[in-house]
Formats: sequence, structure tokens, C-alpha cells
Amino acid sequence: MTLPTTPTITVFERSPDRGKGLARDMRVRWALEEVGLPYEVRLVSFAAMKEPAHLALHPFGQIPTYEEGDLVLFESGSIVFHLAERHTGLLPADANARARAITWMFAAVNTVEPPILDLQTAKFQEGDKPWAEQRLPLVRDRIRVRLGELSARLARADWLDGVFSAGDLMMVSVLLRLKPSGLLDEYPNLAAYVARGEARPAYQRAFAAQLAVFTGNAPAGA
Ligand code: GTB
Repeated sequence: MTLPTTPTITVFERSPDRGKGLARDMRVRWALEEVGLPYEVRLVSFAAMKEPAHLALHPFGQIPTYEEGDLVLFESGSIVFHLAERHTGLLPADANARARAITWMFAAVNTVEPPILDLQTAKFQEGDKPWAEQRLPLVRDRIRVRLGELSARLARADWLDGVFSAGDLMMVSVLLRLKPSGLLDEYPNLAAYVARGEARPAYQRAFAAQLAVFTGNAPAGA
């Protein structure tokens, strides 16, 4: 009998978000917690991420990465998908429901996340440019378009397609980036949806674990 390999993920040694759980290791940690898989963490500095050892794992020199035996993955969405496929709890058994959950995963990273990332760029990388003040409202409006559409689809449901799935895990993770902007509060059903995600015990465990890296304290119960 071969024992299952404990996966190892890489995360920021010192996250610029100071433990707010906004970096992309959070969605991987959350998925690992949802499926009940223990994991190890390797901390990497910004300098180490650009060195050959890390570039061999991640061609773009970023976190997170995922190592499981011979398998090395990068891209948080792909890692979550891998976990969801190999373990129960994140994808429905019914083939069509499964396909729809996967569709929501793609929608999260491919349709909803890009304008949200644009806001980060506009604020933090381009905030000092002379045209930044004109650009920001346009970026915020593009996010509003997507949030309005998503809000209409979710309506009064708890989750995007019946039961909680990897699609919700990815979508909530993406929407969480908007919290500081106040935009989420313009859509009360989306704000409640994100809060439902954050209230899940698996999310709470993942959040505590990433915060512990920042504070240097082991999470309670660990
Ligand atoms: N598409 C890839 C994925 O989904 O895995 C994107 C990976 C990515 O952008 N990783 C970032 C990284 O390694 C960390 S999460 N950046 C370092 C680099 O590119 O050199 C992005 C992030 C960073 C900081 C905050 N923050 O401070 O709030 C939030 C999110």
C-alpha cells in the first residue's frame, strides 16, 4: 500500500496584504481545507520567487505552487480544480452539474477577476499617473457591470448552482478582493454570498493558517 503524499504549497514569506488573506494561496488553502487534505507550506521571499529553483516550479516566478509527489502545478484555479477532481466535496457527482461548477470556476478567473485586477493596477501601479483620476471611475464602472450581472444570476440563492462547489470557492475568492473598495456593498446579495463563503469552517481554518504566517503565531488548534 502506498501512502498518499502530503502536498506542499508555496506562499509569500511576508504577504504585502499583512495577513488579510487576499493573496492567491488563500483559495488553494481553502480548497485543501474543504476536502480535508493536510498540507505543508514553504515560505518564499520575493527574491526567491525569481530564482531558478522557484522558476522551475512556476514559470512566472509567483505563488502559489503545488507539489504532490512528481506533480508540480501553478495557477491557483488549476490547483483548486485538481483538488476538486481528486477529492470529494468540491464538485458534484452529476456530470452536468459538475460541468456547470467548472464553468463557474472559469467565469470567476476569466470574466469577473480581470476588471477587479484592473482596479488594483489603476490604484496601486498607476495611481500617480496624470490620467489616473479619469481612469478610475471607468474601471469601477466595468466592475459594476459584472457585479450587476452576477447579482442578477445569484438572486436569492445561497450558491451559484445549488450546492456549494469549487465554482463558489473561486468566485468568493475573487470577490473578496473588492472588499476594501466598497463596491461589493452596492450588491447586498453578493456581499451576503461572500460572507457565507467566509463563514465556512474550511475558509476560517485557511484564513487562520495564512494569518499565522504573518503574525508568526501558530493558528489556534494547530
Ligand atoms: N494567475 C495566477 C494564479 O491564479 O495563481 C496569479 C498568481 C499571482 O498573481 N501571484 C502573486 C505573486 O506571486 C501573489 S497573489 N506576485 C508576485 C510577483 O508576481 O512577483 C496576488 C496578490 C498580491 C498581493 C496582494 N495584496 O497585497 O493584497 C493580493 C494579491
